Amino acid sequence: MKMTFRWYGQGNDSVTLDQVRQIPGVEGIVWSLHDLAAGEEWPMERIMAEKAYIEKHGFHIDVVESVNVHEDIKLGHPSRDKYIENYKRTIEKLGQAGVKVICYNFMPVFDWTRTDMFKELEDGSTALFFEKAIVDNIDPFELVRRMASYTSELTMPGWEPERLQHLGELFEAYKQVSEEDLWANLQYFLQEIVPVAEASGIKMAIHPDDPPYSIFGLPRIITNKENIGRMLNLVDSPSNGLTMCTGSLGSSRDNDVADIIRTYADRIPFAHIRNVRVYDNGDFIETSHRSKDGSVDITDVVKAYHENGFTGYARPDHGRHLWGEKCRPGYGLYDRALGIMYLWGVWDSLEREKNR
Ligand SMILES: [Mn+2]
Repeated sequence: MKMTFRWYGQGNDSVTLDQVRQIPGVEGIVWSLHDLAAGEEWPMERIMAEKAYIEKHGFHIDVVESVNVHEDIKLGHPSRDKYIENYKRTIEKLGQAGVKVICYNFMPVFDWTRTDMFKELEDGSTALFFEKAIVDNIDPFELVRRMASYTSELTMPGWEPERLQHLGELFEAYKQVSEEDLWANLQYFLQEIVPVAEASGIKMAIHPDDPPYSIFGLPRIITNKENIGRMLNLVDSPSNGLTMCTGSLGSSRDNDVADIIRTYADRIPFAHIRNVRVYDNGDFIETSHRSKDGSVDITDVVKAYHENGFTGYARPDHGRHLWGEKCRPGYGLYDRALGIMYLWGVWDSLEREKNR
């Protein structure tokens, strides 16, 4: 397991790389060019400048999260071919720069969705919260206004104002797109890009939908074990893989995340490992990584990776906001550092057992 830490770039993150260096066992920075719109071809100079800055601080740049997929690709519009060409060129350039894994998602309109970014837990820390009744009962425009109220300083990936300007048009367009259409559009995209990824030494790793079910009537397909199997079979290649996110998949009680890891271990190049507490009414809140604090058995998750000889990349994904920290929602320094130490604690004891 190669430990990494997501970082949003200079001037775009409350955490510095010098701070990340003091978290034990972190080798790589998960990065992106967050100011570029979905569908744009990434300029090589920009890629090389980011690589130089991250490497200067002693980290590798092996994992990019994300290269976003333009809505026209997900919608299957004729203009998708132009955006797919840009995507291929970006894959090639990232391969030349030494990138090994590209994380992306195929969620229509909305990326990850929450109703409260700073919901207080019993111990006084705050965390990302999803209240199902709110999402079931408000219209998507209201949700966007809610999300925007939290994002005065740093825009959140997936919720960029530009991307949400045409919300009404997008919802109209998706009325014509069924789940089967979305599957066909994903297949079209993968058949085009996976050969380029193979030739570039890159593994594509799709992130599951968050939460893993339809919201606002939009189709969603990367939601459970069966559908992940279907996705992997669309193009049967090691370069067509999964970002296994225990928090996203674990926010539905129907998913046994450790079982999903054991089933598809050889197709998981990138692991997001975090816990969520799921309530009977479907609400969920992000918690500490410790197994007993949430509904996901993180100890068993790490065990599933360990017993499969996992050599891929991992990150603690999100954390709570602790000790008055001002940070991007879910992306503070302290709780992610604590999470990493929990993951290493479990991993190292399993190693010790194995080598006894
Ligand atoms: Mn994730």
